[in-house]
Amino acid sequence: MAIIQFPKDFKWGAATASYQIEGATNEDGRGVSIWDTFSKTPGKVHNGDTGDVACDSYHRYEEDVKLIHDLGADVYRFSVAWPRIFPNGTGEVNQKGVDYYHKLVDSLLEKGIEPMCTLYHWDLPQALQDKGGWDNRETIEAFVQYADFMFKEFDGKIKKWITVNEPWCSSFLSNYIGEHAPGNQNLQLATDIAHHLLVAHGRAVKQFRDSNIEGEIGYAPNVTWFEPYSTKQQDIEACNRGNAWNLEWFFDPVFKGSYPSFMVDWFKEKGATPTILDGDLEIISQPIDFLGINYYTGNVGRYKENEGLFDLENIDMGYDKTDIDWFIYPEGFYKVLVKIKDLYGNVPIYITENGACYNEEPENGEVADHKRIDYLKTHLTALKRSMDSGVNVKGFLYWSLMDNFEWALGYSMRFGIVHVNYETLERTKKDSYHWFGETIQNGEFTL
Ligand code: GCO
Repeated sequence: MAIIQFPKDFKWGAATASYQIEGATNEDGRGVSIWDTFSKTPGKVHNGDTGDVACDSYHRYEEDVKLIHDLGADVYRFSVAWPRIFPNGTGEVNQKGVDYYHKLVDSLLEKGIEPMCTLYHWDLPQALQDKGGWDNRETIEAFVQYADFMFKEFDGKIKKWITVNEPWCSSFLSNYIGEHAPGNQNLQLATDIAHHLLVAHGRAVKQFRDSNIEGEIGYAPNVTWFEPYSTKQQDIEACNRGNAWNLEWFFDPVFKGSYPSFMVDWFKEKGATPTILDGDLEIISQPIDFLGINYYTGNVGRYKENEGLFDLENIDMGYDKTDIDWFIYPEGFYKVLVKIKDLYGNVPIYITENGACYNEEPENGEVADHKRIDYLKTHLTALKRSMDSGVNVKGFLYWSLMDNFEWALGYSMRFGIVHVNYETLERTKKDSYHWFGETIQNGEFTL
């Protein structure tokens, strides 16, 4: 038996994103987003699911805030649907959309829960996509206007801001692999979009500083970990590339003001080079106040010629997988955090997402999701180990507060510590909710 103990001032919470939980996509003047379009395109999302109703949190936010409160959370991370604020991406503000977020934020503050707001969690206004989306630098200007509006409107209420969530997903997964909206498959396009997302991030940070907004700002890239199968140089290098696609590619520009040259060379051979304008890297490398880290999975990797973009194959070592088929690899969580510290210094980190997909259903009003508790235990243990090694982690937010629209997988994959019945919209606290609540209360748990 071991007790895993966190510092007294450690912040605990849970996370969600607008398109995944809100529903009410046609209400109160919200504009269309690329996820509305994508989810309504046949064949793109499992079962033809859409976010039209989702968890209906737009109407049930008070119930959801109560769930966060009952959990004992310090922080709630949510995202704002850009098309609720600017239905056409730019131009006229939609007051009803603004009002919704005031109501949400006020009810969090009333209960002593700190709001952490993500500005871009993938629901780009379709009107901007129609003009090229993130490939068009006008979208960066639109994002800065939207961010600036939000900063000023919520100054003093929201004190933790995240510019962009998982830019790897909204660039490469969405525009090279093509699995997410808008569903393109073009490496050059994806590389430019990745760059534009980073410029948008930097521009928003600069706007935040120039306007003297109270609070802290950062971004939330997703990372993974490939552990080399052997000590062969080829295996090590292949894993370095696999890791760097998420890590160095999206961190070096922010922390060092440059792209990692070994990756630039590799991409060049594959026919892609980011289109960088004068001043971009300076903008991107604005100092940030904290780093959000999203980590779910890792694995062992090995060199294999012509396998994927990086000559890297995933080896099945027999590690358990969650229901979404992702290997459970807490060791990777530890290693990637230590690597971040080694590469980029001791920036304060919030784990803005970590969680497990298990699809248990309620029985007699209870959801016995013990595998999720095990996942949490092993990942929190790895996290604590990284803190003991000097990684500056300030808080942990579980993904997700509740089951929700899991993007291309629709409602088939459940990450919540609260179960959502998609017919009745009833919420049921899972066993993991109770376990996590106790851990928050005690600031520790027993292994
Ligand atoms: C994100 C994530 C979430 C997912 C979660 C499980 O980018 O923040 O994609 O939105 O639901 O990562 O896949």
